[in-house]
Amino acid sequence: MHTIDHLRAAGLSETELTGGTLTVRSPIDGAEIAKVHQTPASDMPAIIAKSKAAFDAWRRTPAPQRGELVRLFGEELRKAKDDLGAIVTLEAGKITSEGLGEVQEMIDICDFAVGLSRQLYGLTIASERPGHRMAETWHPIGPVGVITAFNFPVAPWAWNTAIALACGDPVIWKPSEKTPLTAMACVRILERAMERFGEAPDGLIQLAIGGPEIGDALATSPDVPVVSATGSTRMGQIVGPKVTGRFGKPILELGGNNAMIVAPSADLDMAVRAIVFSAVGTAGQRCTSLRRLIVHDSIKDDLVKTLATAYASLPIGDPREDGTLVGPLIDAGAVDRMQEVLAQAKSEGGTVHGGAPVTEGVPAGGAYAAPAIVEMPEQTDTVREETFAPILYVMGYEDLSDAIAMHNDVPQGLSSCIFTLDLREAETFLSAVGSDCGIANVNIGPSGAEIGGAFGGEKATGGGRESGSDAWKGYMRRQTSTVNFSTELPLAQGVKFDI
Ligand code: UN1
Repeated sequence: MHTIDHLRAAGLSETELTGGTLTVRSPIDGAEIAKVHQTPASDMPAIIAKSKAAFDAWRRTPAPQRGELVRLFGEELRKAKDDLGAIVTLEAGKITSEGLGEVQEMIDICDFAVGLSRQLYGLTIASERPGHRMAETWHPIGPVGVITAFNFPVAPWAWNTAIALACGDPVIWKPSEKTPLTAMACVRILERAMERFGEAPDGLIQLAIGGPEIGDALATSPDVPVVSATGSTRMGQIVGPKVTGRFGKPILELGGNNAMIVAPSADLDMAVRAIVFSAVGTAGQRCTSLRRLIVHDSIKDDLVKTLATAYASLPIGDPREDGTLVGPLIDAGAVDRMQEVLAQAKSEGGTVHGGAPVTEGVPAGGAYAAPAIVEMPEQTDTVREETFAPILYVMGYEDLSDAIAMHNDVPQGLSSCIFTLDLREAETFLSAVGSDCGIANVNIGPSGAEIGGAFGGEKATGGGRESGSDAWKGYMRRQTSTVNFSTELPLAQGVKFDI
């Protein structure tokens, strides 16, 4: 099928794909795919007001019925999986399997949210007063602003949206300006579910395509109680304080600088496979991508040699073709930035293997680069920064405690892992004195998390949690209530106040 067929199958019309002011290009070959309409920032007050009105209706809909809409959304996504996956590939440059995997992640979170819609459990709490009952109840909170990044153009939106809808909240979505078509297709798919559902209020899901001014409108509006933003630490530093400054709740999922410690007892065959997938998969453009390898001195040289051999035979090219493992970076600027950072690492004593731009055997006009391995004498400033490209820094260690110290000595705290068969080492890594990240794995790479866990991390990663576990609580307001069913009016803490 051709590009245009996938866009049509997803329900996008000719008028939507032409005549706008935002040019959409594919990283595969740099070709223009569409010119889409942008949302003027002046429309944002009306969009937010519409969302507020939708909230008034949606919060009255019982949660299991809200879950029914999410169930239908999951069904529609199953039908649309191939087309939407192809649009992810086209717009973000992911290989076919990863594009489809991202859509599967949407389907999975829908299933999770359907179950959640019959739970949303609160607590009963023992009251110190006779004839009193205390409880904690979770209520819908209001419009949720969702800001997403180009590298995962659909799954993080779905984590937020499936959960927000089950929790009783409408959503206003600002996708990356680099991936508006996937966003338009997603909304179309959800609209099909809404049509089948029949009673979804107008404005339950709204899309606002545009630049920082759209994000700013969401971040500053007191009518958007929750703003969930996925992207760079720099973006989070702008959005986060604006939301907290008006006492809104930000859910921030920002940069990562994810590492793997490889211990002497590691199963190296497995480690190599995990390293290659997590460092070069998605062309190193996941927030969970492996960026630092901290290897025991006794095995470091051998491991680098094995990795360099594996890297040399990686199929780089058109992500739509069977067998390709490394597709393009998002644009030529990303390739340039990768070259600058590699030069910087070299000037800090790094030895670079690979990393050059690739123009042979790949579609002309695309942004391709060979993944790089960089042996570093120590963890320098360049290593401590997140570069959104397939660069893997390798450092050595002697004692596990030094490896953990180096592991944690970066600003970010998203994902992490250790490869070891030694129980003491594995448990130490997962303990209070181990990895300081939101995600810590043993004998698994740092990327490719399942939706069932809470997703996010500490420090410059922003502290937010999305997706599974109890992340839903971020999309609701908590109410503590005490009911007195006695004939007395005792005060808490034994206070006397007789009138
Ligand atoms: C991201 O890169 O923003 O764990 C999300 C993973 C995916 C999600 C990545 N499930 O790599």
